[in-house]
Amino acid sequence: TVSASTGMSQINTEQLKEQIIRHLHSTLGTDVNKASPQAWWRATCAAVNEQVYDGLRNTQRTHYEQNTRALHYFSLEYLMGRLFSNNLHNLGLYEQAKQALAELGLNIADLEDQEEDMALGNGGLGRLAACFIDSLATLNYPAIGYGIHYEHGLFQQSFQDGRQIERPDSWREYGNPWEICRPESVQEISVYGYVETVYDLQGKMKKVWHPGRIIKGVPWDIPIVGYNGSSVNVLRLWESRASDFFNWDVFNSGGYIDAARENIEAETISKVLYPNDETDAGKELRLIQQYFFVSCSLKDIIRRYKRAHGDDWSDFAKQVVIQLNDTHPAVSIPELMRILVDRAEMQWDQAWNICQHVFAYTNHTLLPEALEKWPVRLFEKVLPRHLEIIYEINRRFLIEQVDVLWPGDNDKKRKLSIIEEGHDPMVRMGHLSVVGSFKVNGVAEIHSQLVKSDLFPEMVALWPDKFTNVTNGVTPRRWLKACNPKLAKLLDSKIGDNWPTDLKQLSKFAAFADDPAVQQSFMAIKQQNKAELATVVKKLTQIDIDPHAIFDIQIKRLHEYKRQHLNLLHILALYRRILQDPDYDMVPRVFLFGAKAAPGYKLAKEIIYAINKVAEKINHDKRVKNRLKVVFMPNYRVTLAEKMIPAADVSEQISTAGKEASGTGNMKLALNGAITVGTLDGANIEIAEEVGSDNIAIFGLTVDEVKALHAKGYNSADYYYANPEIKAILDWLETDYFTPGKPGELSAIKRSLLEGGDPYLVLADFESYVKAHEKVDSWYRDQAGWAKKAMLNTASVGKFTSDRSIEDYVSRVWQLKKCNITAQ
Ligand code: 26V
Repeated sequence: TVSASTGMSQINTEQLKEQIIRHLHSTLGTDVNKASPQAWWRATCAAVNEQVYDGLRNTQRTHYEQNTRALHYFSLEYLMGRLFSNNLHNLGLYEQAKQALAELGLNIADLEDQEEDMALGNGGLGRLAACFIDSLATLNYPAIGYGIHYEHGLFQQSFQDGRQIERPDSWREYGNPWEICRPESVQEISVYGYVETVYDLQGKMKKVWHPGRIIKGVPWDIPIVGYNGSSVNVLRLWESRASDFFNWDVFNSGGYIDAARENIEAETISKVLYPNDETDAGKELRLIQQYFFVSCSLKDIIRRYKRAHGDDWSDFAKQVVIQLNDTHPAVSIPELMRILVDRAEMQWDQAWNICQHVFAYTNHTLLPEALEKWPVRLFEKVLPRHLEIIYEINRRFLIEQVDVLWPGDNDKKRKLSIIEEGHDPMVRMGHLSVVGSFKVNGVAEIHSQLVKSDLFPEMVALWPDKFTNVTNGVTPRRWLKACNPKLAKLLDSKIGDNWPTDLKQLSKFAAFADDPAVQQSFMAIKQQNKAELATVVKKLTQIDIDPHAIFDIQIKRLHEYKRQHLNLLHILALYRRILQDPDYDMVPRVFLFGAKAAPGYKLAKEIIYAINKVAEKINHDKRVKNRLKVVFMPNYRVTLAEKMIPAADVSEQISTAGKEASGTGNMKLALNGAITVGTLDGANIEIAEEVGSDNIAIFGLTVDEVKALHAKGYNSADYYYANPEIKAILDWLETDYFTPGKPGELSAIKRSLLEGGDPYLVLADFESYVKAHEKVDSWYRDQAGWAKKAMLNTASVGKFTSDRSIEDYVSRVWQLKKCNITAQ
């Protein structure tokens, strides 16, 4: 059979077996008798790729023939995870492959474990990009993702005596079966050097940039397979190399060693992903990374545009829309201006008009330390011409916009200027992004409100219609169908199998929430998922956990605003209650954490250490009688998330209100039937609206209450002295109880909460957090009641599919049309 849209042939088990063996022979050069699991995996990937490439060719040809408007997603990060089972599921081949492999004597799960995670991202922002490109392909939108082909993705984490150790991640050390190198599409880009002002024969002034370095960008394409034989789009990642041309000169003039050094420097650009999440590193290499991928991508887009339109730019903004995933790729705004004004010799106004119709910007954070700023001096050194262009953009903006609305108001000019004045002047990338874009969006309702009220209020006064919201979403293909096959099958049997592409269908599952038989099936599945996770936990940490305990899970990057230390204080409170009252009555609980700390983030690393030390003590204390277990899973990543999320009973979403832009883990956990303990922050608010107040445990200060508390003056010591439990716990952390012979080893947390002023209001929210957990405990004692709540969570979160997010972007920002793919 042939799939209606793409012409991807639907092959059967027998054919798949033949293909795998053929690839074992002719692609891997081995045979069935001596093939390693790795070779089997590669052979199977090659067989899968035969299907993928059919769809890819058809998609590319159709897009070319139709010459459609396309989205270009610019992101420094794509947190893809593994692609093997994802591609099989989206091709509709998973069951056939499982069967074919079984007949060959192989277990598909063992093969899946041969694949390294493609971890080219830090956390939420990178994983969101990955979900979005899945949805774009599934919904048949012409789209391409652009990014960097990092040699090393996010570091691998392990613990040594409870402390985080980082090791490099080498995801493609032995090659990667999903990527295709495209040498025919190599680009060259420039950095450094100086700008010369010249006059042509007519006396017209021109700026000429004499670059100091030329660098080659080599594109690697990863096919992105839509669900059920829809489009196969492309993720194009650029790898940096020394330019042959440039080095030849150096080489010839006797500079062999210099040439080798330049090679190394050029290749450094795409070497490693910056592991900071939410703190601007301000490093020269990071700026070069941003410019490198942006310049390669724009040239790629323009090359494709010119193939159809020649030198006529009038349709450019009709054909091209570029979404900036945070400000990280914002240097594309002056880069497009440079190409249009300096290269295409276009008038400034005309060029600016194109820019302002091409770019749209998504804001992902309000944290001041995450808002990107580049020192003007650094900018001038790396991109001298771009700095001049930014000055000109700014000059016109201040005169033509700001001074018109607020004549003579220098305060407004200072606040709105793209250049922050001071002893070390800075380029504000957020300001640049707003000024250069036609739409700006936040990632959840409340966050989009705060972007307007707290971050860019004057920009809203200038352009009220520029600001909008698109609430985040996650792909239900990876985050339910593939990672929780048992629940997926139960849903198929009760509500039909359309939910993966129409997640609102899940609401039909609510009709079964009171049905004891379905409740039991649902809980039995959760139980099996928990037992499977217990096996993983044992293997990774040697810790035994009881699958009948409540699995209470917090998985996300480690950050003070996400408040893993609030979770820790609650654990300590329970432990202390148990020690004070040996019969303390609580449903047994296993607290599971997964989190990486940025390598330079001291307090985050101290929190990891403290959790590990407390875990050690609690897990070995006989008096606890298994009521409490604490596990910090090492090396949290997409693949581990896929095992933890289906096993969660409780989802910890406990950021200080106003700080978590959206969250997306919160959506994945609720989708898999976990009950949220959360603050009214980010998308938690929208989740609460959907699931209803009986099915979520909300606690803590609201955004307005947080603001009011800060305004009146927050004194964390008040809570320390007023609440004996808080005092006892914080004092406990200073003793050597958890670190025998080494008192004070865990005191960093107490210090930050008292002397440090507790900037994220941990102590203010503590009591209400503990109460929320007492409610959860009482809820769990009624198993039918719990099953109902959990099922209603799954049934109620259809809104949070990334398909809906994409449709929101299409109607509010991108204005794209679907393009149905035809087979040749
Ligand atoms: C920021 C920075 C700052 C400069 C240095 C490198 C670097 C790398 C990554 C980031 C990302 C910070 C923004 C971010 O990840 N935000 C998260 O975005 C998610 C998707 O919208 C959202 O769900 C999370 O709430 C938000 O924290």
